[in-house]
Amino acid sequence: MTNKLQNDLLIRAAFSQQTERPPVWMMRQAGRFMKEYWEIKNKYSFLEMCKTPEIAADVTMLPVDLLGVDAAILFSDILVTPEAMGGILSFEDGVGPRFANPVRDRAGAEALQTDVLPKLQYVADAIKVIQQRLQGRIPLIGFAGAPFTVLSYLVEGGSSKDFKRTKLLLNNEPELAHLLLQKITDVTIAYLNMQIAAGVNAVQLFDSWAMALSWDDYQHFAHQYNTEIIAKIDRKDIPVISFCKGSSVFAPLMAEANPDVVSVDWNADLRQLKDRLPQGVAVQGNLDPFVLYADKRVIKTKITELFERMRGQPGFIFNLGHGIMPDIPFDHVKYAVEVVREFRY
Ligand code: 1CP
Repeated sequence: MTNKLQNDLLIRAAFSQQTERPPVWMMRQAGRFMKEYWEIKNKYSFLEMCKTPEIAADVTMLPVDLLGVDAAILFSDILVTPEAMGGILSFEDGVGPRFANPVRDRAGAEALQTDVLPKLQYVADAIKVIQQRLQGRIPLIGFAGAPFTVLSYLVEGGSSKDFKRTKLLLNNEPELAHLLLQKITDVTIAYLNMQIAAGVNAVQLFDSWAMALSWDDYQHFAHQYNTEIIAKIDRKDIPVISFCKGSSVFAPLMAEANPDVVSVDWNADLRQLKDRLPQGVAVQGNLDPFVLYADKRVIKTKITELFERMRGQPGFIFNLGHGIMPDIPFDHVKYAVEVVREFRY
């Protein structure tokens, strides 16, 4: 698949090969900041969009056609795996994700199923439709949530500001936490391998809320499982990108888990961070997404500063430190992509 890509900048940068400019894509590029997204979203629920391959493909293609990014990312969500395991999931406007049956005890943990690939077949189907549409123009990134982040939604029953119940579980009932994390890990490995078999060209593991953890807890409850997932992915020529909020602190541990790329939040000096990682580990990031609210001249200056810092470094993918916010003006996002595309090392 990969060697047939017309634009393989992302793959080459992920494998720390020289590129003529950094590749660009943005987390949450297929989302609410686009009026074309709303035209679809107004007709279907979010889960209907995820579960209907033609619609998931339509949304995946929006930023490809409208922004000119160097990679597409599958339109789906990290919470489709816990849903398949038995979580009763809904997405309400203005509220975000909700599990009606949060997992808080051993019976709840034991009830979760792990043999769930048949229920996720719609994702494999969507990948095939997207690849037909992409025709090898750019790579398609598949993804999954990392076990700790997925666990937090199952335990809290939705989004959380402080992860109080999750941390209570880790502290008071670590064996139960490990039982849950291992079940999520097993599903995640099978799920990412299903995506690879269906044709994705790269995969990203999202540990969005790892920054809530102490160094020791990150090792016990996140790193160990992320390492197992990365070791058991059928990688072939598929680069693996590891993302977390908190990477400014955890990057050295993230690199130990052996991904091809560490995706970095905006707190870190990307060059200094990269210099501390082992040779051959690429970095992705790390513009503060709030910069995209600012005037275009500021957007250009901040991107140029980042590129000057990374000049001469093979193994750099431009992205944001976290996802695009829904109210960022579309033309600012488009402009940022243009600035990257015009840059030459
Ligand atoms: O109402 C709507 O329009 C739905 C909004 C939406 C969208 C567009 C959600 C609900 N998820 C998504 C798509 C999505 N989610 C993608 C698609 C590809 C892309 O364009 O990037 C991806 C990769 C995700 C992954 C995801 N979902 C993460 C990890 C990435 C990150 O931002 O940290 C997380 C944490 C979620 C959970 C989630 N999904 C949606 C919401 C509102 C949330 C909650 C976020 C929170 O708890 O604050």
